[in-house]
Amino acid sequence: MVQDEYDAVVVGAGFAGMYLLHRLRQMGLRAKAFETGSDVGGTWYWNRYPGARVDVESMQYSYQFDEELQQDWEWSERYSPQPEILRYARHVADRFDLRRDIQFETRVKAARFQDDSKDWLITTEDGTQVRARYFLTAVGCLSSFNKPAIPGIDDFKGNSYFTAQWPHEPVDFTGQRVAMIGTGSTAMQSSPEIAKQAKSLTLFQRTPNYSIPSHNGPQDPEYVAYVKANYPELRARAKQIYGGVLDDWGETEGKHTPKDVMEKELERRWRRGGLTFLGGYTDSMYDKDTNEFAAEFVRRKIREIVKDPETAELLCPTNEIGVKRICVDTGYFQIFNRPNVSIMEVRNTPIERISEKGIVRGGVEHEFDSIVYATGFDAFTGSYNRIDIRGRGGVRLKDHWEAGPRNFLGMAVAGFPNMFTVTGPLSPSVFTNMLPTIEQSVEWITDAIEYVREQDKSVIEATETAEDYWVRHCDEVARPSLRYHADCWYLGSNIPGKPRVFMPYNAGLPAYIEKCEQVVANDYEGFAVA
Ligand code: NA7
Repeated sequence: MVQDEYDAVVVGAGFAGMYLLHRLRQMGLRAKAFETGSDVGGTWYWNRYPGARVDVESMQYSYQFDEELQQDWEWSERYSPQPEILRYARHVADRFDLRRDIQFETRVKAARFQDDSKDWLITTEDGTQVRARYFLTAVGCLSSFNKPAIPGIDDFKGNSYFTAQWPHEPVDFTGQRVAMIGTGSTAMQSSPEIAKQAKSLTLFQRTPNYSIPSHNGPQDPEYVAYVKANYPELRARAKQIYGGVLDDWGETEGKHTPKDVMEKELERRWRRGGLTFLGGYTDSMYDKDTNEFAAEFVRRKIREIVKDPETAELLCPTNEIGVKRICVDTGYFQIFNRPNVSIMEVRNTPIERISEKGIVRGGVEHEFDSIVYATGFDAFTGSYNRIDIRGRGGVRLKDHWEAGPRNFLGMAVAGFPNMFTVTGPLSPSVFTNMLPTIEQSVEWITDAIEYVREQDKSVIEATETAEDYWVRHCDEVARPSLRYHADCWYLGSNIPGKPRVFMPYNAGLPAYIEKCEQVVANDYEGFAVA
C-alpha cells in the first residue's frame, strides 16, 4: 500500500542528499530522503575507522551554498578528521532543519518507474511504499564496501572489522595481534593509529601504493582569515581548475623541464605535502617519463624513511604514480620502523583462506586476535546495483549498465525518466573536490526540475543519442591518460567480473561545467521533456 506521495524522493543523506533536500524544499517541493544510517554524513558516517580524514584541505572541502555557514564554521585542522566532518554534517542538518524530512535506518530496496502514472514507486526494506515524481539518488561514489571473497572469511573466531562499517564505539587494540588486509588509502590512514595500540600489526599487501605526507596540523589563523575574507572569489577560481581545488598548479610540461628543476619542484611539493604533489607539471598523468621521474622520487623517499631495505623494497610501488588515487598519509611509511609492525606480500603468495585462528598464506597459518579489512569499494555503480531500479517497461538499471554505466552528463539515464544521479558514474566526481562538485550537480538537477515545472511539463528524460554521445565522449577524454590503462577502482578492476569502463569524467571540472551549461543554454538539448 502506498503510504505517501512526494514531489521527490532522495536516496541518501550524505552531503549530496542533504543539499538536495535543502534545495528541493527551497523550491517549495515536498521531498523525503531515505538513509540507511542512523544519522546524516554518508561516507563520513560510515568510515569512522581510526585515522580517517579528508585528503582535500578542509577550507575547500566544505559547502559554499550558504555564505553564513562557511563564515561561521571553524575547521580545526588543515585536513579535518572524520569526527569533525561528521559534526559539520550534523550541524548543517540542524541549521537547515533537514532531519524532519529524512527517514533514517531505512534502506531503499526498489524503485520502479510507473509507465502509466509517470511517477516512481519506491519501496524500502521494511516494506514501506511511497510515490514520487522525481527519484534522486545521492548514494555516493564509494559507498558499497568490498568484502573480499576470501575463503573462510566468516570462520574467523576473533574480531573482524570492516573499515567502512566501523563500530560506533571506540575499538581498543591494546595487547592484540592485529592483521590488516589492504594497503590503499584507508589502510594507510588507519594503520599508524592501530600500530600505536596493537601488540603487533601485520599488513597483508597485494599492491604497494604511493603516498605523500599530509603535514597535517592546526589551521593557520591567518590563512583562515584570508580564505574567509575572499571565499566567493576563491570558490569561483577553484571552478576554473581541473580538480576544483585551489593550489599552485604548474603550467609547464615535465618533459620540457630540466631534471634538476623538476627535482627541486618535487622536493618543494613533498615538503608541503598533500594530494596535489603531482600538480607541478601538466603532463604528470600523460607522459610516461614525467610520471616515472615523480614515481622514482617517491620511491627514493620510501627507501630513505624505511630503515630495513627489504621492507622498503616491498613498499616501493612499481606502477605509475597517480594511476591509482594517490594517498595522503600521516606517518604511514614510518610505522615499518616500529618493532611491532610487519608486512606480508600477498601478490605472489596470496592469502589462501581465513581460518578460525587467523590467516593462511603460503601454507602457513598466522594467528591473530583481530582482522581489519581495508579492502576498498565497489565504486560508482555498486550502490546502484544494490537497489532494484527499473525504468520504462520495467527495464532494470543493472541490465542497462551490464557492460558498464551509461548516462548523459553523469546525471540522467535514457529510459529512466525523472531519475537523476548526483555525481554519478561518468561525472567528474572523485577527480575533483567532492563538496563543490556535489553542489554543482545538485544545482543543475534542481534547476532542471524547475525548468520542467516552468514548462508545465512533468517528465524529463535523457535521449539515447545523448547517452551514446556521453559514453563515447567520456571514453575518448580518458584514453590519453595513463590512468586509462592501469588497474584501479576507477575502472572497476578491483571487483572480479566487473566490466572495465573508466568511470570518472577525465576532461576536468571546467570542461564538465561548460557541457552542463551548454545543455541548459540549448533548452535542455539531449533531453526529451514532455
Ligand atoms: P582501495 O584504494 O581500493 O584499497 C583497497 C586495498 O585492499 C588495496 O590495497 C587492495 O589491493 C586490497 N585488497 C582488496 N581485496 C583484496 C584481497 N582479496 N586480498 C588482498 N588485498 C586486497 O580502497 P581504500 O578504501 O583504501 O580507498 C578508496 C578511496 O577512498 C581512496 O582512494 C580515497 O579516495 C577514499 P589491490 O590494490 O587491489 O591489489
